[in-house]
Amino acid sequence: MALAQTNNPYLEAMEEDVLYHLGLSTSTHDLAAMFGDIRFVCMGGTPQRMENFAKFIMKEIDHVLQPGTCLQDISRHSHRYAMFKVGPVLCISHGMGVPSMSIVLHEVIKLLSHAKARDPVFFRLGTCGGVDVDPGNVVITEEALDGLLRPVFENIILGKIVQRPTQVDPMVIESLMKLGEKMKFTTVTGRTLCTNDFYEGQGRVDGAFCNYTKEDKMEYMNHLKQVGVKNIEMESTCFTAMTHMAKCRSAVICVVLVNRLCGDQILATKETMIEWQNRPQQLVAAYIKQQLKIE
Ligand code: R2B
Ligand code: URA
Repeated sequence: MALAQTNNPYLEAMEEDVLYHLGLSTSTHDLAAMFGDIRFVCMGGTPQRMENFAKFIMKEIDHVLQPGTCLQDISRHSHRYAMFKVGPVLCISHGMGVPSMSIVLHEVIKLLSHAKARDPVFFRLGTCGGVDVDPGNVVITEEALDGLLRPVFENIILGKIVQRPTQVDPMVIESLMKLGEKMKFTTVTGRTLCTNDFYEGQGRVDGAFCNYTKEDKMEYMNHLKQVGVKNIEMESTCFTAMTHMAKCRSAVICVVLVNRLCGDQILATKETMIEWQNRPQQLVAAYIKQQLKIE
């Protein structure tokens, strides 16, 4: 069983590693005792959603908290991200977009490496726009693509462009798809476009600025459809590339909020949205239960 792999010779020599955005440190916390049993890392955009997921998974896996303790946001002192631990499941918010995702992933990967967690599998449970996929349906990413439709996560490091390949785990996806067949909603697989912006970056015509036409947008959407893109979101390249670098399995599961062939605005009611956002959670909970052999 593999550990989450860091690849940084300087880490070894550091007397203390401060995981600043998580509000943890190797000198103030016994990370192995706190996180050594983590097997599943579930990440989603908002603290609220991840707290809800933590409560949900606690019921699903019949996890009982230690007497006298309650579910707590472990990273509350950082005021950046929220993190909850439910037995072997770590639930963490990642904010919006690649920069926010990359910061938290650096620290989560180091955290799990310090803790010697065995073979953790990472999930992003998110929301997205659908490309000819209707709202409420769930898309599991087969391949994450950047804005130029390349399967890479591109970053600028020391003034140079560095590309890392994106990679999801086919076996995890297959298992999730099988579990999806039993759900009351539809799950599809496909390529995912990851952009650096919600408005112009995703070809919306409802942003503050727009210097292309609706026809240009539709032409682009149809092109995406033709090349097998099923959804658009903002973190998948970074998530799948960084987890791959850490030699960890990962999957991206997003519920569609709007079919981009039909519109740009998110019009669903709050109640509907909450119901939809639970769908990726149900799939991942079913996977975790299957792995833990809980019926
Ligand atoms: C999906 O939803 C967010 C934007 O509304 C972003 O984090 C994403 O990937
Ligand atoms: N998240 C996105 O990034 N795009 C959408 O259209 C909906 C949610």
